[in-house]
Amino acid sequence: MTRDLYIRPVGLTPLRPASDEEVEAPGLQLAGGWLTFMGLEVIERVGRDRRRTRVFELGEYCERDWGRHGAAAAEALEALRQPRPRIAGLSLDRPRIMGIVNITPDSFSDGGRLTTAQAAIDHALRLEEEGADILDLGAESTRPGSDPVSVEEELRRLMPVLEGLAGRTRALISVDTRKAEVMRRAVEAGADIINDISALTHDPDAMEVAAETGLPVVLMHTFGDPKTMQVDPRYDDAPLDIFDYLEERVRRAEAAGIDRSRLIIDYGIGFGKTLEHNLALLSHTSLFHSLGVPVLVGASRKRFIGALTGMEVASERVAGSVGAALAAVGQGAQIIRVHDVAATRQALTVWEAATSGVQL
Ligand code: 8Y4
Repeated sequence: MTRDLYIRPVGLTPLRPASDEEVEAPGLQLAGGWLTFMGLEVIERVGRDRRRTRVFELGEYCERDWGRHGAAAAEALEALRQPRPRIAGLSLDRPRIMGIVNITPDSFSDGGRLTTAQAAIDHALRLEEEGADILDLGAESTRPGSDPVSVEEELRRLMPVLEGLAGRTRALISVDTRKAEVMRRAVEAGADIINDISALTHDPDAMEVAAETGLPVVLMHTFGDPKTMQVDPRYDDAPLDIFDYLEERVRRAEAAGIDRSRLIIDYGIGFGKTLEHNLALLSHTSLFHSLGVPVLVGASRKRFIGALTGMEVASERVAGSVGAALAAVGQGAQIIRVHDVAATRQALTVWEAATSGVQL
C-alpha cells in the first residue's frame, strides 16, 4: 500500500521548558520528547519518482480543508504529538543509547567459545558502565556479504552471554536475531527487547513467536538479504518507499497481536542502500515519527561514514558516528545504536545540556 500524503515535522527546535517556567510557544512538543516543531511539511508523490513538497505553519495546517485527506492529515499530527510509552520500563522522553555487543567469533581474536563469551560479557558490562541504556547482543553476523548462521550455532554463541548478563546489568538487554527459536529462548533467559533486522519477515514463525514473547520489537527495513542487499538497491524515493514498508510492517505486527506500544521502527542505514539513500534517510529521520512509534537509528561506524570522510577503517569512524548520532537525535530519534558508547554519551550529555540550558 502506498499512501498519498507523507507528513514530517519541521522547524525542530530543542525546546524543553524547565519545570518552573511557563512557556507559550507557537510550536508543539514532538512525541513527548525534547523537540518542539513549528510547522509541517506535506510531501505528495507526483509520478513514480517525483514529489511535491509544501510547508505549512501549524495553524495553517490545522485550519486547512484537506478534503479526502482530512482523516490522514489529522491522524499524522496526532501521531507526531502523542508521547511514546516506555519500552520495557525505559522512558523515551530523552535520547537513549543502545550499545553494540558482537558475539561473533571474528569479532574477538579467538581463544574458543568460553573466551568469546567472557569477552562479550566483559565488553557488555563496560558499555553499561560507559552509559548504555540498552545492550544489543548479536550472534549472527548480518554485515553486507555475510553468510547465514544456523540456529544451533547462533544459540551456542548467544546463550552463555545472555545468561551471564541477565540480572547482572541495569541496562536492558536486546537480542539481535531474525530467528523465532532464538527469540523464544532469549525471552526465557531474560532478554528485554527483540531487534530483528528483517522486521519479522525472515523466519515464517517469527511474527507469531515475537507476539507470544510479549517483548518490544524493533522492526528494521532491509532490502533483500545480507548476502545480496548491496548489489544494486533501487527505490523510487527511498524515504517514502521505506516509510510505506515500515507502515505495513507495523500494521502486520499489530494484526498479529503485537501492541503498538511494543513497537520500534528503524529505516536500516546501510542495509541495501547507497550513500545517496543513506543520506536521504538520515535527513528524513523526522518523517518516521508520523508512524507514531519510537524511532531507532543505527549509523555507527558504517561504510557511508567512510565514503563521506575517506576513513576506510571502521574503528577510525568514531567522530563521524557521533556526528550522525547527534544529527539523528536532532530530528528526535529516541534510540541510537552505537559501538562507541563513551564517546556518544559524552557528546549527548553536552548536547542535552547545551540545548536545554540545564544539566539533566
Ligand atoms: C562497522 C561495524 C561497520 C558494523 C558496519 C557495521 C543495525 C542493526 C546492525 C541497525 C538495528 C552494523 C543488527 C550492521 N545494524 N539493528 N544491526 N539497526 N536495529 N554494521 O542499523 O552494525 S548490524
